[in-house]
Amino acid sequence: MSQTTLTLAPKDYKSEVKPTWCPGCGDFGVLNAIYNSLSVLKLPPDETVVVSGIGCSSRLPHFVQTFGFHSLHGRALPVAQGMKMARPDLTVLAVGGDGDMFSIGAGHLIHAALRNIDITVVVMDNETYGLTKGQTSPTSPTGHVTKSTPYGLLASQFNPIATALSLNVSFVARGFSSRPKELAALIEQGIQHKGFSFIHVLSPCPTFYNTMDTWKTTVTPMPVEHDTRNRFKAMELSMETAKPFVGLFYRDERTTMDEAAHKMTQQSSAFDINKYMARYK
Ligand SMILES: Cc1ncc(C[n+]2csc(CCOP(=O)(O)OP(=O)(O)O)c2C)c(N)n1
Ligand code: SF4
Repeated sequence: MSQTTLTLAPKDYKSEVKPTWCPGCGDFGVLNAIYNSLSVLKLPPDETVVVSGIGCSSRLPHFVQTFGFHSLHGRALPVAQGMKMARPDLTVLAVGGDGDMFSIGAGHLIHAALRNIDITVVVMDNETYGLTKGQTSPTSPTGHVTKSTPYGLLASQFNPIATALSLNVSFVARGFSSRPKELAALIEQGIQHKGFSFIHVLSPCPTFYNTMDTWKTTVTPMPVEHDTRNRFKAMELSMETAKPFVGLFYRDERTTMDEAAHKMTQQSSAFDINKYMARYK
């Protein structure tokens, strides 16, 4: 598609590859929200890249008419961070599932959070491993019965928002796939935020663990009085797992590692090695 003929409407971000998700999969809502947020920001497709790991949700880059990188299970974040460091001019999104980001990729999530590189992460959380047919994931509730846990899951349930806040992630939000307009606005803000933006999305898997009806009744809008600079209050709200709040929990503007590293590189290019070595003669 010629870039010059694009109006950058949501449809212009649709690739020729049709989504292969099951009917009713929450990931359709997330995909639409991504099309809309890219369109609102009028991001040039050739200056945008969507990176993923492996999973049903990680197929998403195929359906977006930007650059894309379908990497390895759990490895979207190292790839996305490397891209941003090498090409700071690109808008970089990393997407994936709860298994991808909180299980095999959990170590990368911790260090990406601490680095605060300017990328936006969208996690489609269905509390299960969809692609491999419904095993438990870190966000599955304790007691959850699956083929791999026939007597019920014994582990505690992972709390993505509390974890992100404890790691001092500079932008922490939650959306719901059935509220794509709100979700698009959050993704838009996340992309605009300078730093590591973490967007946790409740995105049900009707095929292997249908949480749609539960989330439709329990999902709660963020209290209007919430001060998004108050990390302690955000942490308290994140503990309300029975009524998951959606909206922006926390935001903090601070230097990003990509900015700091590029500044350091400029300073070091002025460094004269011969002058330094002369001290040892
Ligand atoms: C290194 C490696 N280990 C395990 C797998 C098998 N595997 C593929 S996808 C997946 C989990 C998918 O769950 P999630 O990331 O939550 O995505 P979803 O399919 O639910 O969207 C697993 C365990 C793999 N592909 N590679
Ligand atoms: S198995 Fe679940 S997560 Fe995967 S496409 Fe189907 S509904 Fe979506």
